[in-house]
Amino acid sequence: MSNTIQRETQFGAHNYHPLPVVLVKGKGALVWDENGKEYIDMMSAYSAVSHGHQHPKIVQALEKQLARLAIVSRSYYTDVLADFLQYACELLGYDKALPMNTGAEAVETALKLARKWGYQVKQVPSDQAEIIACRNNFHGRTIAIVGMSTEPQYREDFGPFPAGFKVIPYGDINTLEKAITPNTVAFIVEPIQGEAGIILPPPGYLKQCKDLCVRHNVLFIADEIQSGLGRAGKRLACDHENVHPDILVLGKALGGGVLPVSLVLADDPIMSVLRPGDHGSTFGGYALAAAVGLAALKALEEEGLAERAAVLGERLMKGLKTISHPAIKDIRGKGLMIGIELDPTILEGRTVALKLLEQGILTKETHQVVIRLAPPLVISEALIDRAIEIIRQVFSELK
Ligand code: IF1
Repeated sequence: MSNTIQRETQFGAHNYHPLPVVLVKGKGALVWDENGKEYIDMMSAYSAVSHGHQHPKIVQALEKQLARLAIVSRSYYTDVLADFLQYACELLGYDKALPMNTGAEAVETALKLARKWGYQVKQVPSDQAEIIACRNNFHGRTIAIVGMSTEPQYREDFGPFPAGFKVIPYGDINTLEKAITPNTVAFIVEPIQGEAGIILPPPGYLKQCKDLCVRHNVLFIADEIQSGLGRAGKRLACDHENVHPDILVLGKALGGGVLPVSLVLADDPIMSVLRPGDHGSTFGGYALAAAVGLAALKALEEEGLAERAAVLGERLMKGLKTISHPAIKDIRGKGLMIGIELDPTILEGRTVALKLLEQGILTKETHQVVIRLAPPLVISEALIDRAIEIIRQVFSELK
């Protein structure tokens, strides 16, 4: 165990169990460890590095802004924040956007916004607002958010949790209809469930949910923190069904692979319930984040990263489907958000991830049974093909 691993183990809380590799450099879809060994990054830091490591336009925007102004707080205006908010709103079709930092903070913002809209606009009785989420959701790690989680480990010994949340099966429109009451203010959903293991909803599910929400005056909140910004082969995963969420939550790749940037978008009838002082964040929308977020959105459009993810995702999926192994139960996904589901009685996810690491591929298992493949959207065809061959080789050795 290199000294680095030993020291991180000694001085770091053990809230993660990293694979045994010390990464020191990244460029595009490649990263290198402390011994100079090269890896194809098929994880993109859980989709935060969709633009690839050290994307030139992102680095340039960050360095340029850093040389001018990093942070002054939201007590004042800055030129870059207006640019970022305007570009995001016009690109995504919303009246307003509220900048935060992490995904969880943006989800919390959306939950608070929906509740306040519920009381002030829908006239739900005070403290009676209900929000519906899906089983096996992942929306972050705060107490309110894990209060909606169905994953025992994410909840264990972190209670008590806030009231006002219901959980229904993912993909089942009838349970959503049954769960809605006059006090329901919102339904929050991942268009593709990431952490649950790249779970795709039945075709038309998102559209049916949105229509149901409209009928019952319930806000449709899409958590596109992982599935958005090109990852699923469209600008937003909701675009696969032409669904326009009432509240759109973005994060991860919005930070261009260099710093945390998240954003909550909504139209005036919703966003106008927030008055100065209702909600905020020291770093939310700070100048560096605004400059990087703007560059990340522009690069997404200028480089056609969503279309690229669709085409390269097809290529990756096609290649993976030629790999046969008794442990492979399913290979699924959309764009470059792909999962290989394993039969854990034959092969554990971590075993495969470790073998792939040895052969120069960075991946991560989720819930021990799904190997997640989410390379940067800038990855080349050659590296996609090389990754397919390495994955094929690894499975052929893991008899
Ligand atoms: C961990 C995976 C987990 C997310 C969606 C909100 C957030 C996330 C759809 C919160 C964050 C991260 C968190 C990280 C591992 C990773 C992850 F799905 F991407 F693999 F956990 F499920 N909505 N996902 O995926 O955003 O506050 O982290 O910025 O917590 O271990 P965040």
